[in-house]
Amino acid sequence: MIFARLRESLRNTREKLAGGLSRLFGLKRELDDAFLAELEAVLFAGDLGPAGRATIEQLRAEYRERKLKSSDDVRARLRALLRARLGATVPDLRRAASGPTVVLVVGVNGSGKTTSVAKLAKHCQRSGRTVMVVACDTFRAAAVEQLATWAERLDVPIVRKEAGADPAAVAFDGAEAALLQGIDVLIVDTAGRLHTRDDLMQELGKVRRVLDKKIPGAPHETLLVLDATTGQNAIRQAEVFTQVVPLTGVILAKLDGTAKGGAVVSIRERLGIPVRFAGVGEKPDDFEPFDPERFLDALLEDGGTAEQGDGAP
Ligand SMILES: Nc1nc2c(ncn2[C@@H]2O[C@H](COP(=O)(O)OP(=O)(O)OP(=O)(O)O)[C@@H](O)[C@H]2O)c(=O)[nH]1
Ligand SMILES: [Mg+2]
Repeated sequence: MIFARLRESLRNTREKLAGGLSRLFGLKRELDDAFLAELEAVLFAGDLGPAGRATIEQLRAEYRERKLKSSDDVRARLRALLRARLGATVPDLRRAASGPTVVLVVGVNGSGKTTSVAKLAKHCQRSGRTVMVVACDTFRAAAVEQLATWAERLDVPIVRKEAGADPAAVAFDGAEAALLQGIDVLIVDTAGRLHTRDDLMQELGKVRRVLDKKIPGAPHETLLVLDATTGQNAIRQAEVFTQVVPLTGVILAKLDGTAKGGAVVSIRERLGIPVRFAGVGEKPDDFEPFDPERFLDALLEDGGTAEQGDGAP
């Protein structure tokens, strides 16, 4: 049923992409330049961006070399090329060899960080791990309250200080509390400020150092939350962050309600960082580990009867 949520959230993208693909492939047309040009337009409509262009170039080259002879050949090859661009499947959150696993969540304003912290907490709880959250976004009082509300609903402890407190000091308290209480996973929420990049760099750098000092090796995961509705623009945001902190993965939030799901392929490829989780709604359960195979199934397979069943094993 988890897969059904992903399918559902990719509905808009699929209508553009898979709808276009089935029209094109369904006609059983002869493979020629015009066919490939139409395929290019379909990939463009699905916001595949640079990855789509590169994929089409590859298909054109293989067509010229007579490696692709029919539209069915193209269909299979298209999927294989996109699959290769999405990289290996990364298993769940890395775990610290001993002591708490620390997950630092970063991203620009409003990308979905705090909601993703709640979703990650729920995800970890489901596998029986104890969780604690830390409110390092001390920039606004409302940000601390928002995380506190989630913590209460999910019944996880929260470490917080007053608004305006030094985020690194909150991170220190969080790490200490997690150690003392033997918490499995410590999830750190941060403020999103792109416009003051230097401050952001210093602040995140300091938070990282404090965590590492208290819990050697921490943070074990630094996850960048990207708003999927920004499509290709998310790449630009991510590039800025990769210069600020070493990232271990991307959480793609708001995949529901965007027709730009195809951008995932370019995001993955351009950043060289795996997409680890997808946010598919506003509730803590609206979250799932990102699986490239399932993503491609949901993206490329035409709706129709598959819309009802989830096709998952
Ligand atoms: N539909 C949908 N909405 C989401 C998703 N994730 C977050 N949101 C919504 O996006 C808005 C911003 O989410 P937050 O989690 O507060 O974002 P943030 O990055 O913490 O924001 P700041 O702390 O202000 O930088 C909220 O209204 C969330 O409910 C998602 O996967 N799907
Ligand atoms: Mg927030």
